[in-house]
Amino acid sequence: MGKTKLVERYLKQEYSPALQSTSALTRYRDERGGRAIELWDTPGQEAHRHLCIPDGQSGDDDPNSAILIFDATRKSTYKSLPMWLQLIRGSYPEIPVVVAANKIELDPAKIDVTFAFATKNELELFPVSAVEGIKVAELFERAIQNAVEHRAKVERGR
Ligand SMILES: Nc1nc2c(ncn2[C@@H]2O[C@H](COP(=O)(O)OP(=O)(O)OP(=O)(O)O)[C@@H](O)[C@H]2O)c(=O)[nH]1
Ligand SMILES: [Mg+2]
Repeated sequence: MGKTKLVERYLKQEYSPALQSTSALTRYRDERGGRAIELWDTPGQEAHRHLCIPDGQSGDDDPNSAILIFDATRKSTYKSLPMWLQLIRGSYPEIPVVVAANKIELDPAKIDVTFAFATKNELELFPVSAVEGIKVAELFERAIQNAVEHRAKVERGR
């Protein structure tokens, strides 16, 4: 799908074709705009899905924002989006979610497609490419901005 490749593109401004499937939740710490951020790269295989989303019991360690990624050239990955959204909402009903259609350079006509899943769930949609670096910064910047706003809301409510 390109979750790991998108994270690498965003954090290191690079794309390497080496293929290695993620088998456990991997956390990347960095800094953006003077702010500490942590990106969680999850395994995408269904068999590992119990490992993908932390259980919502850990308090301060909770995620503040999520990106759902699918492969714009593989319909099956699009069809799984409701399942992944449900999984996120099950643990974190309130966090902002955005959707990314990856590998868009392979099918540029899809840049203008309004995918029904995004519209129906009122989620912002980003056509992206880890290979070409298309809209990757915009995607992560929006997700980080969403996280900042969500976190502020949570802290106000404490
Ligand atoms: N054409 C194209 N291929 C991509 C792009 N991003 C990723 N890929 C391909 O997709 C493969 C899988 O990418 P990963 O980033 O490992 O996918 P993942 O979602 O992390 O997969 P898991 O860790 O198994 O869940 C890569 O080896 C690339 O060949 C992209 O933007 N365009
Ligand atoms: Mg991966």
